[in-house]
Amino acid sequence: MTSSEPLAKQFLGFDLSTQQLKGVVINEKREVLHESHVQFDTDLPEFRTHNGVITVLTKGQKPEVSAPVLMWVKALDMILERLRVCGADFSQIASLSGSAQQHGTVYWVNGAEETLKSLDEGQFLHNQMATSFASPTAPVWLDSSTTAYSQKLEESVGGPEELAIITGSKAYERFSASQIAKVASIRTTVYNKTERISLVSSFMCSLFLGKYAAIDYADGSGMNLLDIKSKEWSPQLLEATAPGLAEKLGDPVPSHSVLGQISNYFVERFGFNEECDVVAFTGDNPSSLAGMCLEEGDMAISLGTSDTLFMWLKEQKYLENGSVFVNPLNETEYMGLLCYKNGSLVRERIKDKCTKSKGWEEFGSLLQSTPWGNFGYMGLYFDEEEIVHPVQGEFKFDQDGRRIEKFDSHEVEIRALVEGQFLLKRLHLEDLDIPVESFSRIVATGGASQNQMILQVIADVFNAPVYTLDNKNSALLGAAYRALDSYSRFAKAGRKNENGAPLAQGLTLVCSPYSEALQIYTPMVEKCRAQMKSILPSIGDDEAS
Ligand code: ADP
Ligand code: XUL
Repeated sequence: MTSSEPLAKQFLGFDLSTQQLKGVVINEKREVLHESHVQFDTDLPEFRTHNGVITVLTKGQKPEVSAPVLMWVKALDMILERLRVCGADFSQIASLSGSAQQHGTVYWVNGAEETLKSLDEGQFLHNQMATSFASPTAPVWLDSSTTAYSQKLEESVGGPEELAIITGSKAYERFSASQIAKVASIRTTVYNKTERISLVSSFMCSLFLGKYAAIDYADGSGMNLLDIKSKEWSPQLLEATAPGLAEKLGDPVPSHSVLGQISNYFVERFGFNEECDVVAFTGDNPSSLAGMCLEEGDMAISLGTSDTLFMWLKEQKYLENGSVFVNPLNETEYMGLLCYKNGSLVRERIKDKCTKSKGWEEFGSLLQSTPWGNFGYMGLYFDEEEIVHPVQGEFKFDQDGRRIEKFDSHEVEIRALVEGQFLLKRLHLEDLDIPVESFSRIVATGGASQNQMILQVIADVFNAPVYTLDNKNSALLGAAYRALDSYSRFAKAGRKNENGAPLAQGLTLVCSPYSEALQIYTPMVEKCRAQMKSILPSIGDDEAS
């Protein structure tokens, strides 16, 4: 929506996600004025990424997944140009913030902060930052090559539950502590010449600030290093991770913190106002929570590269296979999250295999042409080793729950995949004592939330109405909302709900569950449980970890 009379103050948000960098400008009424994006694979082909990342396969080892840091820097040069071309006037920006894929770590080389402080406005950022990183690549959330380091971290505090009590999560391979421990252990030269480690969010923020930006509490919760009650790094975990880590991380700050004003580089090169505030950047999931304006009883489903489920938590809760983060909008409360690697990219692969057009429309029509429950056929697809359970492969089952090689038709395969993806999520929620009755609506976001047929399956499997935001990019919007909210924190401007979250913008009801959905899908959850047990026999055993 474009306002015919733009208000004087505008707010800028960025989202550096797995596959692209997005930017948005909003006004004080939270209306979107300008929006643009840079797609890494196609706009920056020289970095040779596939879906935004580089995967290195070594025989006998889990793949290592990383992203080129300079690609992200170059994407920033480009997005500002694109926003300017589509009409953004940066002199009107009062405050900016951002969000980024979580857990990834950037290693700044000794002396890099000096470069940040003395950027030449006549040159591109990426040319000036070319030698600023001790490692040219950043390990990202898709990496799970750090199992040994995760185990050591848990042992250092007495086990997974003990670690989750301190940090909100058991040790996950993709979380920053295990990633940093691996770098410190096998790439010691890189670690030793690193003066600062940023998360992807605080890295992007540092570029705007012209000095190292602090890590915020919410994204910091995705590191297995932050004590989420005291909001300080846990000395025990710092020590168990790598030597001298505290000084490489800097102190964490509340997510709403204004960290300073925009660096002179952007004032001179892009015409920003020198008083433009830079608000701490955060993770994409916390940012989505801010952008979606969740209320009590809402379950959010983000269908980006990863599928994630998240919810506002009043108190810290132990989520065995999930994570608890400090809430980005209220640092005395929390948010819960379950993350699945096998989301959009698996749907994309099956779409390409099962449709003639390789298009989402045909995928949706084929999905719609099959009945709820799919005649009893089910599929569980894990192209990547899944986070919640260590399982990889393609598992197809017939009406009697027997493994089969292939389905009879493309439409049955499509429904088997989509139903399987969401039945598994419902199963995991129920195992965490979060039954479908405990939430009254689902708010969907991310790329695949444009697909009404997928949303209908979600409504049916969870037996709840599904809403979407008019703007599907909730992490991006959340970044702009947080810029606005931090700016107006003391002026009390902006409308809030009782959680302290901004009021929802344009939530639309897209699908409601069919009346018999519960009868059909509740037994299928149990079938899904049995099938998972046949794939991974330890699931469901009392002693299973
Ligand atoms: P991220 O923020 O993780 O980079 P997005 O939220 O932008 O990702 O979502 C990108 C994904 O959305 C793509 O991988 C694509 O598979 C999926 N997607 C885009 N359009 C559709 C659609 N109409 N139906 C289903 N999935 C879609
Ligand atoms: C969350 C997670 C992903 C990334 C990328 O724990 O790993 O959702 O944030 O979006």
